[in-house]
Amino acid sequence: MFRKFIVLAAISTIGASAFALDNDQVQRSVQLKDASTVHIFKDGKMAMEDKYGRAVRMEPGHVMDAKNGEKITMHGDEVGRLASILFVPN
Ligand SMILES: [Cu+2]
Repeated sequence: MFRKFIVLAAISTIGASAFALDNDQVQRSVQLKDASTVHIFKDGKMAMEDKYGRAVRMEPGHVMDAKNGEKITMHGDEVGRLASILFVPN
């Protein structure tokens, strides 16, 4: 019973991180059509999170399709910065 609760809590945490990052370095997080997320930092640089919640690389200059139809051009590739945020509990 208790074990089941732990597993559910872990799943819901992962699910939440794929949509929004509650971190004061990130200004905006946008979901893309391919189910990944681009996080835009306050300095305008960006980092990619794949659909499994992992920080992944993307070439700067790559144009991304947001779910809302917006086109976003990749600025920077802040993989290390995002990874340090993704694995720190809020
Ligand atoms: Cu990107």
